[in-house]
Amino acid sequence: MNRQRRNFLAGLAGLAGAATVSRAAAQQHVHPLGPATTPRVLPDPPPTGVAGVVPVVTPDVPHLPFEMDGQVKVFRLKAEPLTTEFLPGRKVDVWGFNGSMPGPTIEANEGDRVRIIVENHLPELFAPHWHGLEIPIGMDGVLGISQSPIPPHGSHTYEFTLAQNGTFFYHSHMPMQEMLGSIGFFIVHPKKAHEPRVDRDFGLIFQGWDIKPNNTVPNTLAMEFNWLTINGKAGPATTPLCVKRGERVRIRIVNLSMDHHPVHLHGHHFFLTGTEAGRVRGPVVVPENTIIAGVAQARDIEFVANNPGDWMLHCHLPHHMMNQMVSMVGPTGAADTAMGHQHGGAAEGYKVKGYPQDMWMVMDDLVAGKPEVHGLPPTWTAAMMGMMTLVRVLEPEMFDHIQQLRAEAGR
Ligand SMILES: [Cu+2]
Repeated sequence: MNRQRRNFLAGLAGLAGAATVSRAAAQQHVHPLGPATTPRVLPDPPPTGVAGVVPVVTPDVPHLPFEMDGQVKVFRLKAEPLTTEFLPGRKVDVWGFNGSMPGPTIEANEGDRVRIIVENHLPELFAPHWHGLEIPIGMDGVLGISQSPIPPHGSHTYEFTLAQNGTFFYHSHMPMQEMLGSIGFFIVHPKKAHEPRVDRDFGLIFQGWDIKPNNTVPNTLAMEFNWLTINGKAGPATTPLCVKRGERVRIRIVNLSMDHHPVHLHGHHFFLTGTEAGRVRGPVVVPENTIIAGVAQARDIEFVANNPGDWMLHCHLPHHMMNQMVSMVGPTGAADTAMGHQHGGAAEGYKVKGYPQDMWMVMDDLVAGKPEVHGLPPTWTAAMMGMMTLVRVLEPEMFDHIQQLRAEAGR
């Protein structure tokens, strides 16, 4: 079977309702999207330089390095088209920065003077907006108002002092460029650690995409979305967040998509401690288990990871827990449209109106070898798609073992 044909079938195989296999069928379809590739191993981010403040880990997204020019931190950001994979083998053409989509994470400290040299390697006009930062109008990155557009092959230098702290982000101010992936974190740490201090700090960017079968370019005008990603990966390719039992954890959730996302964490309650406008003031009294991250919002949540286990963190919109949905194929189709897949139920299931609805597709092999998935039970991938990841609350021995595996893998 040629590659193109296989990809076409793969696309259908990955669709929501029909993404279901019995054990026998699983053996035929263990690589529905392509062979597993060597997992990408990112180094730990550098220390923040602030006592008691840990760096933010943005799984699957690298950090943007900087150089010092006197007292100024100088970052170089390159807006460019690139090809990424939402799942191993599922290639997508997006617009990101410095080889990454979302763009690399900018991390700095309150009070820093930063200079960001932005090069435009896109084939059209561009400018980056620094979302949430209260900076001079000339730095705001709005084309036609605060600056002239950066032409293709052009560059523009932004320089400002960070007077706030919190979870901010940069993104194109052109809506369709945003829908091609033009976003990245801009984290600003406080001068003094917020209390109670956290032991782990993570950042997750939620995005939605419309990509038709056999296409690699997202439809930026869509109102319906069939690929849903966290930090540029769809479940089960999202890298789990590993923490040690008893640690206090912060997760920064940013939504740059066309939908709001009710983000749900299993096994723990959490508190809202910050937004893209900064730290929540005063005592925080509202416990949450699901929090809405509205479009263009950041939501910082914190909790004590006191319940051991591998816990789901996911958007709770049903369509956002699926991969490669295609209308009019799958659950609404006839039994013989299932492309040879057999569902988990017995044959008499077809006598039941609405059957099939389950979404069982084992993809363990697709993402095997990543240190962060070490020790997960077989079939852990089978019901994990779209905007889903794991918070692994690990015993110290297992946590240390995974850290060692990461070190061996070159982090
Ligand atoms: Cu969602």
